[in-house]
Amino acid sequence: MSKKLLLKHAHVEGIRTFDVYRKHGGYESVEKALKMEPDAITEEVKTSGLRGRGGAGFPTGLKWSFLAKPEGVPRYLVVNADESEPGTFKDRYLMEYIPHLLIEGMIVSSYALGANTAYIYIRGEYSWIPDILEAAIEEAKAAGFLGNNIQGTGYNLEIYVHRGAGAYICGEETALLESLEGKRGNPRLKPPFPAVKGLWACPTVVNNVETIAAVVPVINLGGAEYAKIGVGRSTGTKLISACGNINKPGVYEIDMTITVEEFIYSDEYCGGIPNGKRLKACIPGGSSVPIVPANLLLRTINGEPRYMNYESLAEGGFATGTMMGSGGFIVLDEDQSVVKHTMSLSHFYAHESCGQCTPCREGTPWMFKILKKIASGQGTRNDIDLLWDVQRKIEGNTICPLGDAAAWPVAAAIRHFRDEFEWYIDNPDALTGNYGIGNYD
Ligand code: L3W
Ligand code: SF4
Repeated sequence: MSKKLLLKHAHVEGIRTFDVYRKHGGYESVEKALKMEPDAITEEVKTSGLRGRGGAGFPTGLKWSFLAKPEGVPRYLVVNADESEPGTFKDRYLMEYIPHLLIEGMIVSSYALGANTAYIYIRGEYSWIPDILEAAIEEAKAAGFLGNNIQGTGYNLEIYVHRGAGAYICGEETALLESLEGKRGNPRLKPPFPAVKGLWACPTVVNNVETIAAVVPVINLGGAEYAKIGVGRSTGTKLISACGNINKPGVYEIDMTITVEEFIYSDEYCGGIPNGKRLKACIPGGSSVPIVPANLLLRTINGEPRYMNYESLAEGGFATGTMMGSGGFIVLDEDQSVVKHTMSLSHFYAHESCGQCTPCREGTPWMFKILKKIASGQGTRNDIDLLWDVQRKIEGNTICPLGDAAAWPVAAAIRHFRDEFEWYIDNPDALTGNYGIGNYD
């Protein structure tokens, strides 16, 4: 049984309210943190080994230590709740069921960073969640944990919830900051990183919802104890949103020591694949990470079991491995078409490209066009090579990671499932019924 640090009380009746949350140990990390020097909190976060839970896995304490601190210039904490990665819905769960955990983590983090204003940027489609968060903020304020002179310490903090308008690109941290400033969400060139020049050109830390929530157990347990949970550089627990062909879709908290096989087949987690079907492939970290076939998902190329953590999932690089990403675990059974699945993802990325960089603006719809041609039985063998060529020219040549995110799934699909692409090309007459490609414009 995995240790639960974030979701331990998620199903306690009334846990959304301040009183019940407080009865279960809520806001104790704030009381502890306010007695510490801000830099000592950053040190605890560094010691904990906590890594960003939004997809990149960047060490959180290190990011905080990069925060510029010029005299007289405000600093900001911005929580990235623009959870739009296909297959990823763990932050929604956390905010919906246990909103005070995020607010508590934000107070501790803001105090550590010396921020007096913090924002939650939430995707517009999560239309019912801002009310839940705002109610939690009001309750925390009434109890003296937010606003002026928090718990009599002289520390002030206001938290604002900002609703996005439904663009995936606004989850990229600099596009998010542009959008928060009231502009079109176009990613900025980095450097400068937000830690130096972020919101309104002021030093800003942007962290994912789950990352900030995890600061609570880091402070409660102490960084060293937190670091003992998990394995290697994958410390603490990780929320995984599991979906696709599994018996028990949902959000699970794992301690990153379990194998992928256990995660898929054990009743504690996904509960296996429905109707006795075989596992075909999986995208374990949200739509942007490479798809892997069943054999390479369950075992590394060396025959070792594959574990649900950053290092093990990435072992072998993109040739035989994949990435932990944001933990959006999408399972495909033997009946699923990787070609159609990849086409559908390409449609998504082409639609969500902001259009600033030529390789992404032109390349993403081009990849979709080729994939649609192949999926509808009109492709040629040359189209597979062309598709490979187009994705190669996008990767690494764009301002933000959306270009890479669009290229990697296509590359991995061709790398591991070339025979399926060829089948679509060689068997156009078989493409009826389930093999129809649906409506895409
Ligand atoms: C200061 C430096 N800060 C790096 C900071 C940087 C950022 C963080 C990670 O993309 C990935 C993407 C998606 N001084 C710094 C520094 N930083 N060097 O560290 O940076 P980076 O560039 O590695 O990644 P990113 O731009 O944050 C995130 C992938 O995640 N992804 C997408 C997930 C989407 C969701 C969602 O919808 N919620 O999670 C999934 O795999 O493709 O590669 O803060 O500023 N020298
Ligand atoms: Fe916009 Fe795509 Fe360039 Fe990112 S890679 S800045 S989404 S055009």
